[in-house]
Amino acid sequence: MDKPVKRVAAIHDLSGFGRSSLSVIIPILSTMKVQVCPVPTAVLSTHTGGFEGYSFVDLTDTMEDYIQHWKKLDIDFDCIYSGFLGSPKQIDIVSRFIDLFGNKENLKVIDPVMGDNGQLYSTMNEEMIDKMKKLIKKADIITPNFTEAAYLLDESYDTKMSEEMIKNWLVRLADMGPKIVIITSVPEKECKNTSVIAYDREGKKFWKVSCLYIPAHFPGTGDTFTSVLVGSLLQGDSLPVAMDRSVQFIISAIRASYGFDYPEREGILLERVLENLKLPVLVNSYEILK
Ligand code: PXL
Repeated sequence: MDKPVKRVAAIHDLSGFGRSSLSVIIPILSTMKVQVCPVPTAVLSTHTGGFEGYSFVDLTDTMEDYIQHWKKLDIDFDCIYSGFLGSPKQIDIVSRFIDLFGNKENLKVIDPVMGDNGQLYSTMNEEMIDKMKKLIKKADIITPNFTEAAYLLDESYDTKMSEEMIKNWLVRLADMGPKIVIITSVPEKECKNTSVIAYDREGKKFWKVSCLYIPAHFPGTGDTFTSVLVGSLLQGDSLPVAMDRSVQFIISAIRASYGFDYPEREGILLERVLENLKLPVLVNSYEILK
C-alpha cells in the first residue's frame, strides 16, 4: 500500500542559527508534503560559514543505535538524502545506512557538502574527501557545487571553464557511480550568469538552467537547492522541471533577502518565500545541451 505521504531519511546536522542543513530541509520538504525523518549527525550552535567560536557536538557515536532502532521498526523510505557530514566515520555510517535501507525503488541523493567558492569548509580534510569519492558510488543523484565537483575530480577550481569541459566533468562524475550528476553554481564564461548543469547517464542527456548572477552569498543555499529538488522529484516532476523549480525558488529567496540589510551569514529569508513552493512551476527555463 502506498504511504499517504512520501518519506525521506535526512542525514544532516542541526545548526541552531544561520539557516542551513536541517533548519531549512525540514520546513522545505514539509511544505512540499514530504515527511522528513532526520538522522542528526551533529548539533552546532551555528553553521561554520562565517561564524567563529561555534559549539559542535558530534553525534557519530549515537548514530548506530539510532539507525538500528529504525531497522527494528522496519521503516521504509522513499528517499535517503545526506548532506554535511562531520567526520570520516559518519561517511561510513551513511554508506551502511544506504546498504540497510536502500532498495531499487528509493532515491539515494548525496549532496557531497565539502566547500564553496574554491575553498573547503574548516571541518573538511583529505580523508573525508577520499571517503566522499567512495560514498557517491552508492548515489542515484549527487548535487556537488562547482567547488565540490573540482575536489571530487582532483581538478583545480577554474571559473573560466568552457561548457565542453563542464560536460566532461559531469560524465567523469557519473562514471564514478551516480546515475544523475547535478553541478550547481557553475560560473558562465561569457557573462555574469551562474548555472546548474546536469547529466543523466541513462538518458545520456545534459540539462542546463541558468540564472542571472546576483552578487550575494548566503550559506545554506546548497541545502535549499537539493531539498527543493528532492521534494519536486518525489512529487513526480521530471529532472529538468525539478531543476527549474529549485533554481526559481533560490532566485526568489535571494531576491526576497537581498533588499534587506542584514548579515548574509544568517542565510536567505526562507520564511518569506516558503509558500512559493506550493505554486506550480510558472515558467520553464531549462535547456537541453547538445
Ligand atoms: O549548508 C552546508 C552546511 C551544513 N552544515 C554545516 C555547515 C554548512 C556550510 O557551511 O557549516 C554545519
